[in-house]
Amino acid sequence: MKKILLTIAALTCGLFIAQAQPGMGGGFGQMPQINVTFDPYVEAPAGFDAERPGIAHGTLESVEYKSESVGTIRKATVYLPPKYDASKKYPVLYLLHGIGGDEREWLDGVPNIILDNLIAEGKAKDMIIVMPNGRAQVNDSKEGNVMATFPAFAQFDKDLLGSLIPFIESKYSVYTDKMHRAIAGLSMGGGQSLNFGLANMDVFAYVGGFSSAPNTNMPEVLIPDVEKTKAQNSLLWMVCGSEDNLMYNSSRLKAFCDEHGIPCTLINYPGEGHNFVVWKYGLYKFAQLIF
Ligand code: FER
Repeated sequence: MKKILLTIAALTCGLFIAQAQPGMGGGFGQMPQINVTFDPYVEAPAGFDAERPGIAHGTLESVEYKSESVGTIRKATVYLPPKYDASKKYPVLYLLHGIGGDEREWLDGVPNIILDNLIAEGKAKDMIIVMPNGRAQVNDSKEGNVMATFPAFAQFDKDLLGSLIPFIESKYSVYTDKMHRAIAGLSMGGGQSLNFGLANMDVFAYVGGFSSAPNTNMPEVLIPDVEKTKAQNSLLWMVCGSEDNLMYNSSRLKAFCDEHGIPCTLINYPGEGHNFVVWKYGLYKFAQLIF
């Protein structure tokens, strides 16, 4: 069922690009090729995403918060690291889903297992991961014509900054400065992370885009002030599958950053398209670079 939905979404996506961006070379398979130098792809070790017996495990929980901007009670999924202890403080990664997903989509990428393993090996800091619903509208369900919910993804910054972050900071024992907040996401969530993360560098020091979608702003919009971004962003990190026709969203930003001397990573995941192989890898790498 999921496969069918994704196929429908992918076909619709192709049409959307062709219509929305005439001049850009048509639909899937003919997107503009942007020449960039990718950062080296280093394979994740076997078992990075497999549950390991004998290590401490974190927990997953579902939470609800009142959204001022949407006017409803909204849901998020929260990962608490192993032995979460309210007498300590934790950094927070906000992890966003794609056009066909909701607050549970990332569970397909086993973020709890990936983080449990990284934390057990001392490769990532203890952290809380918040997986919200990024479709900021009254009916935020992933059922029906998800492509029609595209505009609601652009409204999510108000809910995130105005309601979700304050809620998380009141409910959990977390740091509340930018050096302890990261934002990353897959596809539409990658676009949101780049758009919101770079527009709010006082809130998020670390920004990740995995297979970022056509909602990704143009580089000049993402980075209107090169010197400010250099000074205020601590990590701008991207990955995209080599077979993913959405690569141009990432490569045009990488090209802009290289041209202006802004530190930026873009890994070209070999042989993969728009899927959780790439997104799990993205989380595995990104989680080791933050905090
Ligand atoms: C599009 C191509 C891809 C698009 C959205 C996507 C609305 C998003 C895909 C995803 O989130 O998985 O043209 O336009």
